[in-house]
Amino acid sequence: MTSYPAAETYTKSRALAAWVAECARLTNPDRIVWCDGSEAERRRLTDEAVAAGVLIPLNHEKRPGCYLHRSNPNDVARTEEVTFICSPTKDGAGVTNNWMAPDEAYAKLGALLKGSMAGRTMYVIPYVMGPLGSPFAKVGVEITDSIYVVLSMRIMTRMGRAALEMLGDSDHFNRGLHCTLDLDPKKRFICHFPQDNTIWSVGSGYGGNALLSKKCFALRIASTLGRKEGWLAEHMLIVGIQNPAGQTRYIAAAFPSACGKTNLAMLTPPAALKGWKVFTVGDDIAWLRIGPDGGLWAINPEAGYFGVAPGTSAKSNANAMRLVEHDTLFTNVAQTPDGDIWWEGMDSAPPAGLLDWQGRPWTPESGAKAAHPNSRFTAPMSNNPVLSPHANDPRGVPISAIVFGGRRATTMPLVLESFDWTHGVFMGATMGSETTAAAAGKVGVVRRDPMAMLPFCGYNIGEYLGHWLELAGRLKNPPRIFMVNWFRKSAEGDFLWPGFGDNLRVLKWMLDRIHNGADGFRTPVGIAPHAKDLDLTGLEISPEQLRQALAVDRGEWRQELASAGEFFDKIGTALPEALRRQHRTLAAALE
Ligand code: GTP
Ligand code: SPV
Ligand code: MN
Repeated sequence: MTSYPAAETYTKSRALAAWVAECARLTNPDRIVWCDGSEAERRRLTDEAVAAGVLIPLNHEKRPGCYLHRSNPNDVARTEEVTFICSPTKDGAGVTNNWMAPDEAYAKLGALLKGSMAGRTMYVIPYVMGPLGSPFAKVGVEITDSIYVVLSMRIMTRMGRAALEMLGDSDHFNRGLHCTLDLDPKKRFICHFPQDNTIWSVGSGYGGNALLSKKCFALRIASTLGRKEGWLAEHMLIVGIQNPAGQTRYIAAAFPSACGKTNLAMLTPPAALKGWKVFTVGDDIAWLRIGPDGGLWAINPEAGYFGVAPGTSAKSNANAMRLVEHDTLFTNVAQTPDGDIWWEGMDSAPPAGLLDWQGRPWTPESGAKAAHPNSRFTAPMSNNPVLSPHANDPRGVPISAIVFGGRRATTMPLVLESFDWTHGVFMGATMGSETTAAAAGKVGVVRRDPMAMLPFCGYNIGEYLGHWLELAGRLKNPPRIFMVNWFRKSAEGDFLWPGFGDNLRVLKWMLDRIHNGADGFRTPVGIAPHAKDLDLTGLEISPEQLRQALAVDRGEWRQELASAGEFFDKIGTALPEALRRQHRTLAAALE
């Protein structure tokens, strides 16, 4: 009989002690390690990970404190087809989620978990989502057999002793049980039990499948808590924009995976927009609540960024390049002979002697990417040179505008403002986007992705949209809602809009609309800027190119609405009538 450390030495929560014991009985680990989040612990676990070949040390003169991790090639992205919402009824999960009956899921995964940690160490990771001391903050505990998960959670969350202190003797915490198993895709399941505040994840060691704080807790489970408690958990960045007069306003923006959140959250203003500054509050997840002033307030529940590497360069995102200079874990990027990292779109020629993301010698003639398209960096937000002074503010930040956006080669203009809250919710609800490498499956296929939450909403999507609509009634001072598309292409296949830092020009128009009565004109589908309404100082873009980027084409929009209508039909009776009405009104306006 294995003897484990007494839980009482670590926690006053009897529920936590009992749950850890229960998980240990099920998985039968050789050892149990309670993580305290200390620097000594980080060093010890890092050394162990290096010795086990889980982490490869990079060149510490060039990149102090940085390591490379290579995933199993069959485990490089979230796997939506084996992600389940195990609510008591199928209707509770709705048409956009996979559903498994809770008993069946517990039995199926329980069988896989039985004895699964024999010969291994079980890590207990207590963590806080949200700034310490914030009324928004929530405690989770992840149990895992993956040292990579432990070291990642340490960057991504406020992990260790602080979480146990916040929990105290309470039984209120998210229970996340994760086991890597043998990475056989047939034994890969990510199951959520909202009624039990519980997540069981087996068979994957990757990102959103395995770091249970992120998509599993902070979005899928938290969205169900938000519905019950009257707030929103959203797949949104939060960015602060300071104007030359020194006033800072905050925008929250929902874009699907790999569609530009991290980049927008830390953009470098164009040199010609003198005096403008940008500060990151969050890059992936926002928890939004109605504040005492009747406005919408947001926190970033995370403490680090799990960002897409390819395409990140000194030109596209200089702040991200500085973010990853030290104390960063890289996953599935290419490695240079001198122990540095490389990826496509880094804006330097690939050095000779490169190893690809699987550790194989690579040359430009190899005919495949050196870095995996979904390769990532995991870096603490404290590394961010433009971190907002309010990133740790317990009250969060007040949101002036909500932005929805997808990756669309056609149809969707650079920017539109909604007519009102309900129309804004309609814009979010009918948003479409081309699929990306962030999830396993085909890339580049347009799918409906309401509020960029299609893979992350933990309950019936119709009720979720209803929750959004209801919020307006309780908001005295609602943010304005916009939509954007940085990814529209010309007939030749080139991006029409330069994107990245120049996106500030679009955000500036939004803030000017809200605070300075900036001009715009009514189209059937929203309010658009004239070219003259955008601050284009110092930007070289031909009037024709800009016209194409901004254009609202009735033919394309009729198709778009038809597709949105099909999606609404799929949701069926759960869809709020107000959104159907919006659809009818817009369809009529386009005739
Ligand atoms: P997740 O972490 O998966 O949620 O992704 P994300 O939404 O944070 O996307 P990210 O900012 O990492 O960008 C994804 C990809 O889109 C990267 O390759 C970027 O270089 C590219 N990208 C980001 N912003 C822009 C833009 O304004 N224009 C263009 N053309 N590409 C962009
Ligand atoms: C996303 O896919 O939206 C991500 C990466 O942010 S993951 O953590 O894998 O979900
Ligand atoms: Mn994301």
